[in-house]
Amino acid sequence: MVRYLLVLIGSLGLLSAKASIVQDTLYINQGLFTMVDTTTMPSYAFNSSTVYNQLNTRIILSVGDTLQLTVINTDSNEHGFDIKGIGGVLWTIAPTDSVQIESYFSEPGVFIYYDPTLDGDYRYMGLGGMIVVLDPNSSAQNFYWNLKEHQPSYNEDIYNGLTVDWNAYYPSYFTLNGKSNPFINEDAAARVVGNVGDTLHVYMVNTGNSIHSIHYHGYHANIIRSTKFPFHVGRSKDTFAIHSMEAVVVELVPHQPGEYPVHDHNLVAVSGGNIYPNGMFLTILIE
Ligand SMILES: [Cu+2]
Repeated sequence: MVRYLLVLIGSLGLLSAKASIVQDTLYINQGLFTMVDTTTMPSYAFNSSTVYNQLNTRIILSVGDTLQLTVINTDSNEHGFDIKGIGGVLWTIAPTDSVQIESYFSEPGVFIYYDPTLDGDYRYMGLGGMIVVLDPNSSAQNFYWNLKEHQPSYNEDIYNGLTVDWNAYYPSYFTLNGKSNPFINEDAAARVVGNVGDTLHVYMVNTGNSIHSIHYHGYHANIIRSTKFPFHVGRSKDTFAIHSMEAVVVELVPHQPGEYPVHDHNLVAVSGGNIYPNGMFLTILIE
């Protein structure tokens, strides 16, 4: 059975010349997440094919685009789909079933799409990605960070149908786009590379359950979007606390060349399996 929903976001006026219909498909896949020390744990992800990949598909749109999204559940368990901040797109999806969602995006922004099933436990298991709506008139270079932490025993328990105690949560692996240091710098969508004077936009979303406070060394950046604290827009800072299921977008115009660290300011989050610095750590490279 295919269900269909039309959602209009904002006004229909002022269609951009680049406005188009974007068709995409997300497959809910179960697979093994491989951590930085090569240990694995059961996980899920939204992918662009039936092959599990621990990086959730990133959906990049332009203002004025209409997204026609098909979500297919390849798992043997019921899942769901929702986009935080957009009403009316919540669905449950039976095993092997699919849903279709159509949304029009009239303004630039960043959204988290996710599986809300089991009070968010499936989102914790990996089912959370980002939808970015870009301003087609902006010349900024864009970078995309999906922040997440993991406690492997919780993945095992949820996978086996057990309940977990979030008050006793003590994550031991920390990833950005599914990777940990030293591999984050190999992700061209994540690693901030540019020149002095460039306009660089970093889209940071937190699909985990912990707060991640991201510290930029060497530079301050301006908050240009915050889903939880919109009144923070305009502040110039070097550390940005990103709460669970929230997003912060910063604009960085480098004033000096160099290679500088960026990391989660909670130093536990810079470790992976108790090894430092195998966690949420990468570098900015400015020429
Ligand atoms: Cu620091």
